[in-house]
Parts: sequence; C-alpha cells; structure tokens
Amino acid sequence: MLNTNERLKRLIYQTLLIRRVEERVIELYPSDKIQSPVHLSIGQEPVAVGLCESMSPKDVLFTTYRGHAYYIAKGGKLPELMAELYGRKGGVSGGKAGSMHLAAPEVGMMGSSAVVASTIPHGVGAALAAKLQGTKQAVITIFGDGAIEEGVYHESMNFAVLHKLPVLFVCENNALAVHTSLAQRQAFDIVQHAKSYGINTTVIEDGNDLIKVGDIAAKLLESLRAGGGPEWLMVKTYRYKEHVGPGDDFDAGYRSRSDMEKWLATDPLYKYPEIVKEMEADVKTEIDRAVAFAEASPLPTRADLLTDVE
Ligand SMILES: Cc1ncc(C[n+]2csc(CCOP(=O)(O)OP(=O)(O)O)c2C)c(N)n1
Ligand SMILES: [Mg+2]
Repeated sequence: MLNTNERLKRLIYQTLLIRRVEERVIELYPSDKIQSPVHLSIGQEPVAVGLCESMSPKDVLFTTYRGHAYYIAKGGKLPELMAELYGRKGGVSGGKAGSMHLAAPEVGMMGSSAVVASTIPHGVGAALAAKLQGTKQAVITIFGDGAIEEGVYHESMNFAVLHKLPVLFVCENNALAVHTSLAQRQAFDIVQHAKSYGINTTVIEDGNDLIKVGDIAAKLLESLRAGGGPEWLMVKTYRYKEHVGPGDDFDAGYRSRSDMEKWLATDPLYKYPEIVKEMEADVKTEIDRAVAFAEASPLPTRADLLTDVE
C-alpha cells in the first residue's frame, strides 16, 4: 500500500507526463511532422489519471477523440503513441489511425473515435460480454457533455440498466462542445436526466482533485466487479486549448480567459510546483525517447495500405 504522499506523487507524475507530451505535440506541430488533427486534453488530464488509477489491465476503457491522456494513463506505450501521431509504421496502429483512433487492447485501452458518442455502446457491449462470460472485468466508457445530445447515449444507458451491466458511464464535463457552451445547448439538467434511468449518479465538482477522482473511481469500479450494476459519474473539468489543434482560442468569442483561470487555481501541476520540479527531467527523458523512436520509424508503404483494414 502506497502512503498518501507516494500516491499523490505517482498521480502527479502521470499528469505531468501527459501535459508535457501534449506540449511537445504543440511544439512539433508547425513542423508538419504530425499531420493528424489533435484534440488536446491539456487541463483535463487529472480526470484520466484518477479514473485509471485502480483499473487493472484486464479492466477495459473506451474513450473519445480527446484520448491521448487515457491512452497514457491506461498504460499505453509512449513511443508507439508518438509514432502513431507521426503516421509511422511503429505507431500503435501502424501509423494509419492517428490521434483520434487510439487503441492499446493489451492494456485494456480498447479504442477511441472521432464520432461523438460512438464508443458509449462499445463500452456497453464489452460490459455485456464481461457479464455473460463472468470475467469480473469493469468497463469505463468516457464521453463529453456534448455526447449526451446523441440518441445512442440514451439507448446505451437504458440497455445497461436493464441488464445490470458492469459499466461506469463517465461524463467528462468541460461544459463546452466545439464553440458552444453547455448553457446554450441543453434545456435539461444532465444529472437529473441520468437519474431518470434508475442509475446511481455521482458528481465530482473539481476534476483537478486527483485523489478524489481516484478514490471515487476505485469505489465505483469495485461495485461493478461485485455485480452491483452500472454506475454514472460526472467529472467537471476544463480544456485550456482550442477544441482541435495546438492553439488558444480565447478570441473566438465563446469563452473567456477568466473561465480558465478559475481552473488553474486547483490544477495539480501549479498547486505542487516543488514536486513537479523534481520530476521534469525524468519526464523529458521519457518524451525525448518517444520522439526519437517516432522519428526513426519508417513511413507505411503502399503495400501497408490494405493490411489490417478488413
Ligand atoms: C456524431 C457526430 N456529430 C458531430 C460531430 C462534430 N463534433 C466533433 S466534437 C463535437 C463536440 C463534442 O463535445 P463533447 O462531447 O462535450 O466533447 P469535448 O470536445 O468537449 O471533449 C462535435 C459536435 C462528430 N464528430 N460526430
Ligand atoms: Mg465537452
């Protein structure tokens, strides 16, 4: 059992690694070495880190196009992520999937997709399989607040409750969908609405609280494994960067810099500067190695075009 300080440090290391990986992506982007569109999770990393803390490699996770953080937090290999972003053969999917379609099934990171809400039913399907086969696996399916406006979210919730499936629905609520705020899009309360399916709901107001996200996720995952049926969790968080791409967009008119500043106050990477400072060198070494691997990896050839696509 780790003591609290060791645990916090481990969670901060993961958060820092994800942040610095995405900052390296920003640095590299103007070179065009990375041509895949990137939906950065900068600001939202603690949610992924806390949720994955007590998932075993056997437990499976499905997420969205904003998926770098989940790939790393679930244990995916960093060099293979970087090579995938570079479109190289050494990438997780041979360079043919790119940033929005990451998967590392060997560690339970089952997939992500560019199509909003499309991985919610995949999670429910995996939970049905786990229940039928008695594998005691827990499944997490992650989606944004915008995905709640898709019909398949509702079909999936109904099916999971009806069949008491071991799936944790996680709404990663940054209150934004592209350039539109939650208040401009939804006439209903997300949590009250979820409750109408007869599912237990939990809300974490500050997704920057690594320990809280970790503790609550651990408890909910345990309940799934024990056959308690599906659970629903909303974690409030904030993305610092534009919806897609490496830039800031505070001049786009749909949000203000002061909205972000509220979140910076609890951002663990600013809250614990001494711990972060100690870790920077190791994090940089890890990222340098991953970039070197990507740069040395060959591009896919014409013959690779039709492999693994049937
Ligand atoms: C089915 C579908 N409809 C619309 C889009 C265009 N689109 C891409 S991202 C996005 C917003 C989604 O917002 P949210 O689910 O809150 O996720 P976030 O980007 O905030 O992480 C939309 C509408 C899409 N990719 N797929
Ligand atoms: Mg959103």
